[in-house]
Amino acid sequence: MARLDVVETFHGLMFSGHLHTQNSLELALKFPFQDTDIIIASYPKSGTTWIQEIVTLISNRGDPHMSQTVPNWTRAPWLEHYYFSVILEASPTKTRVITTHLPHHLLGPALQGSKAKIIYVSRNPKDVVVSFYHFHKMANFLPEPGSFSEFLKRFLEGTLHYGSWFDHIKGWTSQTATMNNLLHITYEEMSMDIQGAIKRVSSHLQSPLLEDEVNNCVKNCSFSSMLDNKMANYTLVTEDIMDHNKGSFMRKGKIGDWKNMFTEELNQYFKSVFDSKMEDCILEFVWDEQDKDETNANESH
Ligand code: PPS
Repeated sequence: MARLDVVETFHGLMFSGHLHTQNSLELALKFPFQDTDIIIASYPKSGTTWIQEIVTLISNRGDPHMSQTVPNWTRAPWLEHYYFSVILEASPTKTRVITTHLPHHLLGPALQGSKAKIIYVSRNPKDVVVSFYHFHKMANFLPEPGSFSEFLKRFLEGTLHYGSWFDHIKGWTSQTATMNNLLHITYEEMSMDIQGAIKRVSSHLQSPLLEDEVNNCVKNCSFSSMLDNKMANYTLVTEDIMDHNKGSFMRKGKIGDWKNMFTEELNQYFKSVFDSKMEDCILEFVWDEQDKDETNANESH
């Protein structure tokens, strides 16, 4: 199934026809989750692949054999992709690990009453949009991104594939107060304290690890290890689907790369939209590695 130029519109959001069909999206919303499932939810480019690696490593007590021999889309398949059920059946993991980019307002009903362990990973939206922009250049199943300022406008309007980042993060994180099976972790937290992040995830998954096992997880989920791991770096995907000459999936892996793309004018534009859309949200963001202590969402950018 190539369908590289096909776009599926579903509940007002756009999805690539290369990976999704109306049927696969419909099935995702009705999926019968089991209480033993682990669900990774994220807006694209927020650290999904990193968390997939961490979950695989924790489940294998730090042993990298599975993460280095099974592609991430087989050990943690995407719920909404058309090949999901086939892959899930073939997945070698002991516990089902399911990934999704769907917003909570679409997936919430299927999760109602479920005790599945959910991990929501988020990232500061300036780095998300920059990473997504570069990914659009190499992914032939996504539209041409145009100029960065046009792309940023569409991101802030919520008209890119997968919809609004604002709806996504607010929808999922607003559930943390009532759903104790939902862990919210951030890309920045993983970047600044990977050991602590792994311990938080392993405790959420009720898979406590020995110190040595944590250290093995740390080693095997580092940017450099994942850059070299063809089961995580997407180099197994053929050139017609992802043009590896135009970029690398494991691109920079840094906090604050947005500074290389945002002009002062774009930064002001971003700030005005961000401040109004996030007015009702108490989340704090880290925008730069040096800004660790200055994390107030409304003051630090
Ligand atoms: S996707 O397509 O939605 O699954 O993408 P996603 O995995 O969410 O995000 C890709 C970005 O995550 C970075 N990444 C990492 N950063 C640091 N350390 C590790 N181990 C790591 N693994 C993935 C990846 O480089 C993308 O970010 P950018 O900023 O583009 O480099």
